Amino acid sequence: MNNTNKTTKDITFEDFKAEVLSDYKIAVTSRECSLLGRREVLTGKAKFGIFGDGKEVPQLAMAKAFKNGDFRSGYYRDQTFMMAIGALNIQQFFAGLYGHTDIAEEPMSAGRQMGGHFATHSLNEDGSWKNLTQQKNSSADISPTAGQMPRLLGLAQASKIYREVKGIDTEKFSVNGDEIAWGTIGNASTSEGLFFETINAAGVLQVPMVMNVWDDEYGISVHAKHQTTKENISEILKGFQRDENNNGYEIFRVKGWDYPNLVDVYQRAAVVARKEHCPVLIHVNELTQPQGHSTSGSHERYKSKERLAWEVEFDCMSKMRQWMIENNIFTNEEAKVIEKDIQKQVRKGKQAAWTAFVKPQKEEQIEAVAVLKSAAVNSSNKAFIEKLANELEVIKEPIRKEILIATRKALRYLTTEKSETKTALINWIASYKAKIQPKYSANLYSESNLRADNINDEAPKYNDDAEMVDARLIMRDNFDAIFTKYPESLIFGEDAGHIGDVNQGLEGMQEKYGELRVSDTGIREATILGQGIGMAMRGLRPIAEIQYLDYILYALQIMSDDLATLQYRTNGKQKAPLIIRTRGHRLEGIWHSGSQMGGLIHLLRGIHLLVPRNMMKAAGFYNTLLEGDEPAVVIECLNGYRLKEKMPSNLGEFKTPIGVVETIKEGADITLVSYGSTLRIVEETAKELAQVGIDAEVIDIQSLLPFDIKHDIVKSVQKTNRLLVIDEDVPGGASAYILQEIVEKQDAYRFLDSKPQTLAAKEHRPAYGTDGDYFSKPSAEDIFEKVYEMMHEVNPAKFPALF
Ligand SMILES: Cc1ncc(C[n+]2csc(CCOP(=O)(O)OP(=O)(O)O)c2C)c(N)n1
Ligand SMILES: [Mg+2]
Repeated sequence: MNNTNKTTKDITFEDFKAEVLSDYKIAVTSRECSLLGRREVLTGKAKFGIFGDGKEVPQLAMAKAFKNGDFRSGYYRDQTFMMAIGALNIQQFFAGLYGHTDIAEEPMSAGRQMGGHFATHSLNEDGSWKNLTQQKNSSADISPTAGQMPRLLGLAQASKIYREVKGIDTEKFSVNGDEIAWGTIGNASTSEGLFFETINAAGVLQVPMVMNVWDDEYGISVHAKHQTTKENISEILKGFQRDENNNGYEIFRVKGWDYPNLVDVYQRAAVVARKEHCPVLIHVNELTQPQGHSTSGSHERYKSKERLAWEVEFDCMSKMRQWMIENNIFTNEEAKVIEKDIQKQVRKGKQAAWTAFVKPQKEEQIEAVAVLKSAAVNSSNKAFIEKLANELEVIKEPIRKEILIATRKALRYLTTEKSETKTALINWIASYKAKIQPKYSANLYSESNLRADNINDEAPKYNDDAEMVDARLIMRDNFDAIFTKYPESLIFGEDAGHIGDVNQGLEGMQEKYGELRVSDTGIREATILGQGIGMAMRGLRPIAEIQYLDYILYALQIMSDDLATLQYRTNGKQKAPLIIRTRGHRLEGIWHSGSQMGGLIHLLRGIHLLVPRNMMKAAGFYNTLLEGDEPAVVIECLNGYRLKEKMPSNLGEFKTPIGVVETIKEGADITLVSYGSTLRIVEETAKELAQVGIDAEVIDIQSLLPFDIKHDIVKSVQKTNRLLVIDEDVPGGASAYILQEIVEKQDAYRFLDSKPQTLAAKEHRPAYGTDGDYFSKPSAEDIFEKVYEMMHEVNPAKFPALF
């Protein structure tokens, strides 16, 4: 444990004084924002507040050690840090509190996240990268405690890759891998598995990560004695301390109110991490929470009188102030002048934020009232519409919901009337919605020209003497082409390195491309995902391998909460074009046959979900994704690696289009829709159906998210008038989604002559025994009989009942 008082900088007292004063001003500004922010919530102008009071001083120290190119992955207490690096000003702080939807006013999330969730902008307007080495970066926060940890690991690992892998264009992302990834986490949140998983992985990987624990002894109302063994996180992590024989961590413990010591510790920590790529833990204890956890409750309910008195005495701000007076940096009177002035600035900034927040809605209100009033003039329901207009007009600070309620309700009084003013009202509502809805819904997926569905497809080419090979060889040789073509690409996962993955799809790749680009990881799916997210956020093209689809559940939380929301929660200002490679579908047993597609489809909106039926298609998806800028999951068929496929000649080049279905077999009687391993069974069954005179059309979905963007399936239904969706997920899982897409979104109901149906697996997971698959998932006989039954219903004479 390192903890000394020596400052390393050699500066004059005047310089020193100016720097400390500047720090103090930032801290006071931050504290005033917290105090006033809480009042804004209590008076109803903002909905919820969670602030950084009590944690200001260590954040000043962290900001001093934080350099251009560095990244933060932190949580809601870090407003002081954000102010200190120049990424948050007073007005923006309040814009965040009010949820201002204009990214220029509220740069953290354009009102999509609660205040206290911070981010900087990594992307230009067109979605291309800014030069991240010339700015201080903060990856976008998320609310699940410790959810920032897995990504932190990847942000740190990127520096290692940039420093040690040759041939990557580092210009916008790294200067010699000197960047540190700084994590912040509350003491109580270190109880989460994600924290421990990250700590261990960073120790193994030896990456420049500085983990900061802000310890105020509580997690909302729950004391450390319920959170942490020995109530002391750095104490129990002592075994991670490096020594002469072993790599590990450098661990510091420092009091959160001790400004000079904090500054010193942070400078030293940064040197260790930056130069040696050794991870560091800084346990900052004796912190407080002057206003309690958030605006939802008061801490008097759960802290003792003694604790509350201690928190007043050890408030880091008053301790810093006291130290400054003792060291002749200012007098008490001078301090008061500074504080008063800042109070004024904060009030002014808050007012400006509120005015800016209200202004557009005021203008929209005036417009809406005008269209309403003119629609009223000639209407037989004039009085009712005028009432709506008047009620809207008197709202002092209207919100958009109120504007739309009034205008949309007015239309109900005009259903039987025709007038230019009614048309004007209809048009106004439409254009208002078109203008406003994107403020709430845009950028779930990439909107750049590199979005995945914008990448042209390219067919595989085959030499005349192309061989039929074990399909895993297509995967391997295509990865070989990818690693050559994209020096910034890398793959990692359990058994992905030395043996070249459990199915040999990476055979020999580690030998050829080195242990940094083709690597084994520990068994820790969440942080494998985090490595991918963090590295993708820094311009690399990681492929994170989850060994089996069944185990993706360990990573699902981070995929859903972090990766899937990233573009959305930053309104398109950050991206992580991570490719997640996994393998699944029917093989054998409860945990090696998984196809929990319904769950994935619903939890992963924001990530593409691709289900190739063979290895050529899968390889083609990787080739497409690497040209794009979006995250995706590719699920290879577990039982497909040893099947024979023809080896294409344009490896690394052929591309499977995203969001486009493929008709495998044309037919006139019924449309059979499926994907993945089950599709092979459907194809076989279609041959059997042909023998009894049923001409089935078979369509491979290939891409569940996005789904059939050209609406090709409905064209098939238009021809066959019958639809059966065959899926190996549970009933009502992915099949329900597919049916909704086809019947409702594509309007296929208009062409149906039979009830649209689904054929899914049993509700339980697949049994292992030899017949487990047959009795758990749709079989060829199940499909045959289902289709036959549908055809029997249409033409019993031609298709007499089977049973
Ligand atoms: C996964 C998850 N569980 C619960 C919560 C609700 N929650 C928000 S903050 C918090 C306490 C966090 O305490 P700590 O990590 O010590 O940070 P502090 O607020 O004390 O700085 C809890 C339980 C959450 N946001 N995420
Ligand atoms: Mg705490």
